[in-house]
Formats: sequence, C-alpha cells, structure tokens
Amino acid sequence: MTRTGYISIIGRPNVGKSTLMNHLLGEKVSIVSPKPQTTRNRIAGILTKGDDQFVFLDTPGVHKAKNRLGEYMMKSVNSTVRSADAVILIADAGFPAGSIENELIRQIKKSCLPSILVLNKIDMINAERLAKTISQYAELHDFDAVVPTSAINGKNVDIVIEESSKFLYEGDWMFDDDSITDQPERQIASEVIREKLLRVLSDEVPHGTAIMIEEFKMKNGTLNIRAEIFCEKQSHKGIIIGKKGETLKKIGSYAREDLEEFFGEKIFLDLWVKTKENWRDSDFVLNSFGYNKGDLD
Ligand SMILES: Nc1nc2c(ncn2[C@@H]2O[C@H](COP(=O)(O)OP(=O)(O)OP(=O)(O)O)[C@@H](O)[C@H]2O)c(=O)[nH]1
Ligand SMILES: [Mg+2]
Repeated sequence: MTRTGYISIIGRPNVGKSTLMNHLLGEKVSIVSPKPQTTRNRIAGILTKGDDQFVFLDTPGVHKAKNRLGEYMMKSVNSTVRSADAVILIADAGFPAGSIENELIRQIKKSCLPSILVLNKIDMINAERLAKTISQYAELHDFDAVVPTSAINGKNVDIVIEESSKFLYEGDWMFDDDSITDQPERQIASEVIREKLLRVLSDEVPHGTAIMIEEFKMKNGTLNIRAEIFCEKQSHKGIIIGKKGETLKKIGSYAREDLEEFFGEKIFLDLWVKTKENWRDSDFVLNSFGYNKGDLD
C-alpha cells in the first residue's frame, strides 16, 4: 500500500528552510543564499522511498511585506500551510522564539495540524544554549517532535524524514517515483540565475531582480538558454553588468556551471539586463514574472 502527504516547511527568512529541503531530498531543488528572502515561491520537493512519497513544500521566509511581491510571498506561505497534512516549523536554535515564531505557532495550533519543530544551525551553538531553546519552545506548543539539526551538514536530517513519515496517509502518489520537484525546467533555470545574483551582488540590488527565460532550446547538442535579468533602477543595471561586463560574466559562469550539472547538458547561457522600475509593486509585472496570485487559490 502506498502512502503520501504534503509537509510544509515554514519559518522566518534565513533559518535554513531551503537548505533543509535540499538535504531531505539529497538533491538541490531550492536556491540558498546568506541573504534573507531568497525563496519567493512555494517549491515542492518530492522524496520517494519504498512505498512512501513525501511532498515537502519549501516556502518564502515569513516577514512583514513591504511591497506587492512581499504580499505575494506571504500569501504563498499561508496557502501552503492550509493545503498541508503536517508542518515543519524551522527556527534558529541559537535564539528563543520571536514574534514570527509565535505567530506561526498560533497558526499551527489553529490548523490543528501535526507539527515538527526543527531547531537548526546547532553547529553554531553549545549544548547549554540548545537545551535552553528547547525548553523555551516546549512552553509554547506541544510539538509532535523536536529535532535539532545542522541542515548545512545534513546532521539529523534522517530523523526529520523518520518523524515526517509518521504523518503520511495511505493513498496514491501525486508524482512519478523519479520526480524531485514540481518546478518547470525554465523556473529552475531562472532560480539558479537568481541565486548567483544573490551571491555576487550586495545589499538591495539582487532583491530587486527577476528573471525571464526568453529561450530554452536544444540546438546541436547544446541547451541554449537566453534569459533577461530585470532590475529596478538604471543604476542597478550598471552594477549588475559591472566594469567591462565582468560582474555579469561572473554571474553567467557560476550559473552555467550549476545548470550543466542539473540538466546534464552542455549549456550556452546568454544573459541580458533590463530595467523595469518598481516592478515589485506592479501586479501586472509580477504576474508576467510568474509570481502569479492565481497559483495560490
Ligand atoms: N551554520 C549553518 N548555516 C546554515 C545551516 N543551514 C543553513 N545555513 C545557512 O543559512 C543561510 C540561509 O539558508 P537558506 O536555506 O537559504 O534559508 P531559508 O530559510 O530558505 O531563507 P529564505 O528563503 O530567505 O526564507 C545560508 O547561508 C545557509 O548556508 C546550518 O545548519 N548551519
Ligand atoms: Mg529559502
């Protein structure tokens, strides 16, 4: 008898949700960066083991939205929780629960969903701090399990899978047994490029970027990808391109390396930079970039 279930991964920005998801799958499907608000969409990661198919749902970090994009991201978190069978709340083990964790615990209680608390980044703290954090959280909610992890090293990720398996129900699988994500190939390509923008650029510049894949086609044994990078200001365009195009070249070569690994093909990557002022506040443009409200209903 096959079993399945949707398990959403929620938490504040930068706590390691996407890192955990990638380690749960043993494959990179979600982009990761040291900057908060990296993930913008709900991303499914599919793990099929024996008779069990887990559908983990990585979500944007919960924060106070400052623009329409932020509002879209928060709607995507709420709708993911509503459609889940269980929740993994992930928090930094080095800190007590703050207002965001309290709010998420309130939502978990209201939903009556089973929940796992993952306390991440234990590589950064000592046992005493961890014990303190665990007892602080114990006062807030009776989680079905509490798992301290170091997602970056894969430590205790197997325990998260074991605990999650208790929430699966008997039913048909939603995906093929060789699927690892629900993201279309073009979205994976655009996310990889965005990850490199976050890696190479500082401050607000990468947060104001979005990627449109204009071409995605095999030609003579090479996968040709043409992408447009949209930024919010003319001055940002100059920063992204860099002196003599050096910065854009670096972004392209990092992205190409990862894309070749993911798609297993030789890649020709052609990047263009364009400006679209204040796109993060335009419903129309958000829609055209794939941040689509319709996705969430
Ligand atoms: N030291 C340490 N760093 C970690 C660990 N897990 C993740 N990180 C780092 O924390 C940063 C954020 O990781 P992400 O996985 O992108 O975090 P996120 O929660 O998905 O962030 P958003 O998508 O912005 O909400 C990255 O620099 C990771 O390498 C961990 O166990 N230990
Ligand atoms: Mg993320």
